[in-house]
Amino acid sequence: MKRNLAFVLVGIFSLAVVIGLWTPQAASAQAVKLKYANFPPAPTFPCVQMERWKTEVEKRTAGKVAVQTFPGGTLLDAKNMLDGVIAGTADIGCTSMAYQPGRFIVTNATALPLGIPSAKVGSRVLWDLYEKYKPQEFADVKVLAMFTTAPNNIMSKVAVKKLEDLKGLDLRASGGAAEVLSAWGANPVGMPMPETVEALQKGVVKGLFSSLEVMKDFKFAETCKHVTMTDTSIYPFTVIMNMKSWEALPADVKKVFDDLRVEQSEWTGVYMDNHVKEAMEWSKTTQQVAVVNLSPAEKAAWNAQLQPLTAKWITEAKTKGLAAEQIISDLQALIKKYSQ
Ligand code: DTR
Repeated sequence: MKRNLAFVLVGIFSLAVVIGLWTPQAASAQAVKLKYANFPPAPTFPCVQMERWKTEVEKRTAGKVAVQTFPGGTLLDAKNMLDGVIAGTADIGCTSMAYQPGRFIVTNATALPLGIPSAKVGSRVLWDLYEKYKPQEFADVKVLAMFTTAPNNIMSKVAVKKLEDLKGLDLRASGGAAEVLSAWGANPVGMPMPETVEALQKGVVKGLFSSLEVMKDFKFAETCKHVTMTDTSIYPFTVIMNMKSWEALPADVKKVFDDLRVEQSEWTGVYMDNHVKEAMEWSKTTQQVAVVNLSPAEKAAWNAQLQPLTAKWITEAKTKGLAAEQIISDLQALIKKYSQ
């Protein structure tokens, strides 16, 4: 009797060991593996949000999903991101929509100078705009997040204090931000962010127009000793997933991804807003960067130059059959709603 009990106990113990030792391996062998491509270097904000998403997904799916991240354009670069994800080169990809202005007309309307005050507000506005219009260009992918940068400001090697200082100045910018620079009389030079490092070093550009966290993350503060505060326009980003990879996911995993969409978008906005503050503290205290705040009269003159941009966007969007005026009034209402 005692011997039988011992056998049973040994049996239970062995089973426990087998379950304990083998189940996790078996589970990880079966884990869905997803490749996530990103274009800029690992320390920059699009990749920080990517790592946060990976951590949350792996935690919330209890190991059912393993995400392999590829920062720095090692799997897909910015301009090939959407097509690369549609083709399945990566399961997931993150890109800046400003690099393909004609392809993302609706979502790029957020880059017009409409007064988005922060990345947190911008990210919520962009997400709601996407949800309402579900633009055709996203028909072949699953959208996992949408977020924006903080408002753009001028980082330059020379001081920019008035509109005349901008005349013909070569500054790196893309999409809507480039249109803003043109309206001010500067000379926007389009290129993806990672190429700006070399362009600045070689003197191809004299500065850039972007959110200010890049002063620290790309070390632009080492060459651009001047910042002019304009707080005008943002850059919109999207995170997309290959449709077949999405459809192959189990229902509970799909729910985790869906539940994360707005949360991840807002998390990124908040991270960006805080990181801009940190980066500017660092730039001022360790890199002796000087900040120009425009006088109200000067700022009014700058804003006046931007007046035609939205009307121009409306005219062009209408030729594409879009409900252009409605999109702009929705954007204005959303900015108001999330700014409160
Ligand atoms: N300059 C914009 C947006 C942007 C802002 N910070 C980063 C960091 C890494 C890549 C891009 C950006 C742009 O090029 O899209």
